[in-house]
Amino acid sequence: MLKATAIFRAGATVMLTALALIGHADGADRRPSFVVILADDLGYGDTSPYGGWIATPELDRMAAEGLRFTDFHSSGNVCSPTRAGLLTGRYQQRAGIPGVVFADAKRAAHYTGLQSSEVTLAESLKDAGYATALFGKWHLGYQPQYNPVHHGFDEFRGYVSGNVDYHSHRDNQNREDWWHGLEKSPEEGYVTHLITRHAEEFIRRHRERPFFLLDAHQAVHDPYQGPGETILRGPDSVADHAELRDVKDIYRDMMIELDRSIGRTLSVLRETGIAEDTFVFFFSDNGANRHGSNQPWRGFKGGDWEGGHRVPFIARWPGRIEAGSVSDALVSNIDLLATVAALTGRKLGADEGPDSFDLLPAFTGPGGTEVRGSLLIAPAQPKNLSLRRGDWMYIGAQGGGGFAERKVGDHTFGGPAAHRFTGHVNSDIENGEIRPDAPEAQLYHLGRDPRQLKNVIREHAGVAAELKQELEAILARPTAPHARSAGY
Ligand SMILES: [Ca+2]
Repeated sequence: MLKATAIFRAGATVMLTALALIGHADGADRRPSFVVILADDLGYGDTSPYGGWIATPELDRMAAEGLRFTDFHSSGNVCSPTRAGLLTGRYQQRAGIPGVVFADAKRAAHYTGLQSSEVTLAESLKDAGYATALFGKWHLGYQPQYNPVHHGFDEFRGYVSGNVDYHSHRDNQNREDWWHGLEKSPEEGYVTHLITRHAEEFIRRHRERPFFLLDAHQAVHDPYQGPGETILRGPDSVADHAELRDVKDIYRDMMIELDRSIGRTLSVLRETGIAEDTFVFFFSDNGANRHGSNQPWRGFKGGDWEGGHRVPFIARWPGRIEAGSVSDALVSNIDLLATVAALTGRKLGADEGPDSFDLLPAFTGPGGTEVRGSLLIAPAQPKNLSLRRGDWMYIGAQGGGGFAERKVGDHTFGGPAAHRFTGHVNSDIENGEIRPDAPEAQLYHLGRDPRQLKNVIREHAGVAAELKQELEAILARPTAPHARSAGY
């Protein structure tokens, strides 16, 4: 399996190189620029290109002009791991970020971060002469040595924690958290608007040269605040508007602002005449919590059931990617590193992006084109590490492996208890509890059972054993000396 995948990867590189050369006959440096627009906690069923409950005309347009994936997965089911996977092209366990970097300084994981020995997507592009910027959320380390400017970003404006008040920019420990590089640099404005404004300025300034822009949006992560709503953290906080308005309505407003932001960014690319030279990716860093929708999938953010990690992913490159196309290839955020390397004609080093596969076959091939044979997915609970291979999904333990708060109103509401409220059905769960006779692990065939109604591990013990073995082999592969096994 591994051999076949490696051969496929080599073949894809040849195709990509051919694609990258198109239109460069005049010798000008018109290597493509890259814009990655990252949403936070946005679910599969939240946006209209995916049949979701919120009308998002700009994303509809982006999907109509590009390629929409139906089987894209965030490599982590919470914020920090996915971002580590995106930037390193490595499973986050190898990159030392298996779990969330917490804001609370009393927790050990507050002091972790992305080590300088990691080669990031931003560093490799910066080395190749690209201008680089991150606007918005970092969440890969609070300490100054982990700052984005030490990881290849020429410019950073935004916050280092997992979330801030959309207006006062204070983290959930009530600390001011808005930076310009290594300095705290307060700015007034709604987070989504600030990110959009800085992105626009950056694009206009760099229209004459290739650039890499990471717009790491906060929407639709909590705190739930629309642009006209009250401050919730800090000295200017007032009564919690969330008590006065339905959170679903606020959530929708936040998504609408994000959609407008995406539209604005794409407009700026058109206005500056570089839309045809710019590859734009849009995706979410994990599934939604109970306020959003992961339909038609089961489960929430943090967990291993599909809703925790199968999220929207749209790619747009006018003239290069067929407009209005759809792919059902299994792909992940960790694949961007190899894709970008191939598009810029850069050969990956032996230990660089070992888990990353370039996506060109899916961009240019027919809908059923395979990019990767398997994918490791990291839930909040390490024991629930999972492996997808083809249609099979193996989960190494019982339950969802994510949030398990039983109170409906809690941010971390989820797990078996949530089934009583969502109406989901699963053969291991009865009355919101794991059945006493449930198997110790889980196996689903997503082709036959996309909603994961029935755990078939007992019927297909051989398949489960193979997937478990492959998962263990992935984890046992050599890791860099700096990699840590504990980050929680
Ligand atoms: Ca997130």
